[in-house]
Amino acid sequence: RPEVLGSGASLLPGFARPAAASLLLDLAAIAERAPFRHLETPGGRRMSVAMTACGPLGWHSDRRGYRYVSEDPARGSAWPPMPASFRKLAADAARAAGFAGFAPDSVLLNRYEPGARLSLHQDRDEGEHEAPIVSVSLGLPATFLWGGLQREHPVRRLRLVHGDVAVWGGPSRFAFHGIAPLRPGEHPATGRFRFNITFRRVRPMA
Ligand code: MD3
Ligand code: FE
Repeated sequence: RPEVLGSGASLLPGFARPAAASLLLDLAAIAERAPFRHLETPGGRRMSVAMTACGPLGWHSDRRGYRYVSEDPARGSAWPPMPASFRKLAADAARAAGFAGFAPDSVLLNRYEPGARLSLHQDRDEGEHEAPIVSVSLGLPATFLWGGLQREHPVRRLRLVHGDVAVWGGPSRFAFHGIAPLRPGEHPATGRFRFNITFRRVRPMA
C-alpha cells in the first residue's frame, strides 16, 4: 500500500524487506568488483557518502563535473551488470507506485557511515525526465530531507528504515532532497552502515 507523499512521490514502507538479504548479497558482489569510493565534487570536496554503480551507466563526479559514464573511471572498465534481483525490485516498486514499465539503465549505490550526509540537491543529470527514480534504503535508519522545487522552499523530514522504498516521479522528480548526517548505530544486516540503492533511467528507451 503506497503512501502518497506528494505529487508523483510515494513511500512503500518495507517493500524491499523480503528481498533485502539477496539485494545485500548482490550489493557485496558489486562492491567487490567496483569498490565504494569517495568521489570529489567539482568544487574539490570529498563526498562523505561512498559510492559505486552498476548497470550500463554509472554516475560520476570529479573536478570536471557531474555526469553519467559507461566505464568506471577508477578501473577503466565497464560497471558490473545490474543483478536480476535489482531490476525486478525496481520494476515491481515502480509499478506499485503507478509507473508501469520502468526499466532503469543506471544504478547508484550509496554507502553511509556515521556522520556521512548528502546536502540538499536535485537529481538532474538524467536525460529521461519522464521516468521516476526508485530508491531503496537498507541498514541503519536515516533522516531524509525533502524540500520543494526551489532550494528556499521548506524542508520536510522523513525517517527511512531498512526495506523502505520510495518512488519519485512526476513533479516530485525534481524536488530538492538530501540525507541528514547518519547517526552511529549497529544494524543486524549491514553493521555500522546505511546503504541506499537508487535506480535511474538516464537514456531514452529505444
Ligand atoms: C527525490 N540519495 O543518490 S534516495 C542520490 O538516501 C540521493 O542516498 C539519497 O539523493 C540517499 O541522489 C536519497 C531518495 C531520492 C533519490 C532521488 C530523488 C529522492 C529523490 C530525486 C528526486 C526527488
Ligand atoms: Fe539525489
